[in-house]
Amino acid sequence: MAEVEVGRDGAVQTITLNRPGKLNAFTRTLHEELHAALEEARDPAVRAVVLTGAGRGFSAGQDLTAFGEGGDVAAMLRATYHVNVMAIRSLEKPVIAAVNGVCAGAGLSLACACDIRLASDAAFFVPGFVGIGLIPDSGGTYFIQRLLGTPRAFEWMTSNRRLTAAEAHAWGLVSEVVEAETFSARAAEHAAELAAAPTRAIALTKRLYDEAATATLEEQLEHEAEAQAEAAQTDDFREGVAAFGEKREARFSGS
Ligand code: LHQ
Repeated sequence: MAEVEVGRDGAVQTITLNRPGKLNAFTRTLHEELHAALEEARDPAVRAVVLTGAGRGFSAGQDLTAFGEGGDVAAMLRATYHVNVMAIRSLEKPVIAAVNGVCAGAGLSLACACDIRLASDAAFFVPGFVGIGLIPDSGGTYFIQRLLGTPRAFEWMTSNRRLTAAEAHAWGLVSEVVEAETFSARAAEHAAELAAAPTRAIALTKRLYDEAATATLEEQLEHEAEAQAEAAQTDDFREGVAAFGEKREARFSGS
């Protein structure tokens, strides 16, 4: 059985982490299959991606039984988690983490590397790392700091406190909490809306916010000017302006 399943519905690709018996904990195989799925998502016909988990987990992070002591941890991180985090960030379309259930350790980091997080009311969030004497890796110190701010990120990640979906929403970690029964339908609906939006402008916006994390104001204004010049060349810009003038809904093609 594949450790990652890939589905396509129109312009939406859904990537499902698929080791439900182990809460979708990461193995080498799962990393490799996730990477292949993210490569497949580069197809221009895909205009939004949903990342979710099978069963009652999103992901419990590294499979601790598949990770022996004494290995080169840094090399392992570089070859697996880093590659997939960068693949998500460099994907020129929105990636929604549909957090269906347990989300811990590097599974939490991966969810935070995505552009949008929706949570089922059955989901809960656990740092995990500190519970086994580790630091938040796979972008855990980068994305969670940006999402929560340093004081809250530090306190949470060093406490190993279990956060409910409602608490995660109150903290701004997830943008929406949905009843478990309707969760996958809501995630699909949200993804379909994004897939019908002007994809180039969304991809440029994603890149700009990433650049803003380290740019000066002057640099960022320049990045915006260059990106806007690019967006203004798209068919979607022409369609958006035409639709506005004709008082109708725009039909964006993503080009
Ligand atoms: C698991 C796991 C798991 C294997 C549940 N592995 N089987 C990077 C580089 C190098 C080294 C290490 O790590 C990293 C990055 C990281 O991600 S470090 C953090 C790793 N993750 C954790 O420490 C979380 C460990 N899991 C838990 O604390 C709990 O399972 C949570 C709180 C996530 C969920 O608790 P429950 O809802 O009570 O579920 P459970 O504990 O009963 O788990 C269900 C099954 O899944 C169980 O298997 P079994 O055969 O007994 O039914 C667990 O053993 C298995 N499982 N997490 N990470």
